Amino acid sequence: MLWLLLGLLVLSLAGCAPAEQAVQIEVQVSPQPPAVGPAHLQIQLLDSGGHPLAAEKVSLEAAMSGPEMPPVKALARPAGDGRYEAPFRWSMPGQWTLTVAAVLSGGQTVTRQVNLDVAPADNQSAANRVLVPNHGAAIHLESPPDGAVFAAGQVVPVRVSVENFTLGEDGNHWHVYVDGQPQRMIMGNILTAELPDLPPGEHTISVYLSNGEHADLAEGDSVRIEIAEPAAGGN
Ligand SMILES: [Cu+2]
Repeated sequence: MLWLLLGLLVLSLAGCAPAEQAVQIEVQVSPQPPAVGPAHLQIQLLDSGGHPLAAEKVSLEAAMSGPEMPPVKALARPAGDGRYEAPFRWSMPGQWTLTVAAVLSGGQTVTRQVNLDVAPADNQSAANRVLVPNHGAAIHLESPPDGAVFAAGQVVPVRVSVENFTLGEDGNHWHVYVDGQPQRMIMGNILTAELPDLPPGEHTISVYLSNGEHADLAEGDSVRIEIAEPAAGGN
């Protein structure tokens, strides 16, 4: 079980307004223990009775203590039953504070803070990672098309289809590599990812199915794309 339940915290806002809902925010961080590289956060909201609770919006902010580094912000995607999914990436080893903020339908915001010790990268480049046989499972890159050219700064949308593999079941998920380096891991039943920060030049984007232990299935799919140089003369 690589998913660590980081615990429950019943939160009520300071001041104890009488009608405040006691909302629980569960945060699951994967993989465990956290290491520099792709990660995935799953957030579960529960009401005071322990029932799934939907929010208007669930956002995340991850900050490192110490270094002068701007916090990383992300919006979690709703996945039904009060669950929210957020592909994530730990950029540096060290102490991180993750703050989850859920805006409820009444406009009330509840937050949960989790402290994490992120280890250095465990060297999972595409060249030296653990591979397991596909056994008939397959992943196809539907987007971007091979040979696509993107403008500098443009977000590269990644979309896959899968065969004989149920995403979200038994920890099944998929990984995105750029030029052989791990970039994203996408958990839950989600078929899309975004690569917002690729530098100009040619890149190989590869996708692999992954089991609950984050071992890639040997056969994936890949395309070559190009990010154009920024237009000269602009300012
Ligand atoms: Cu993984």
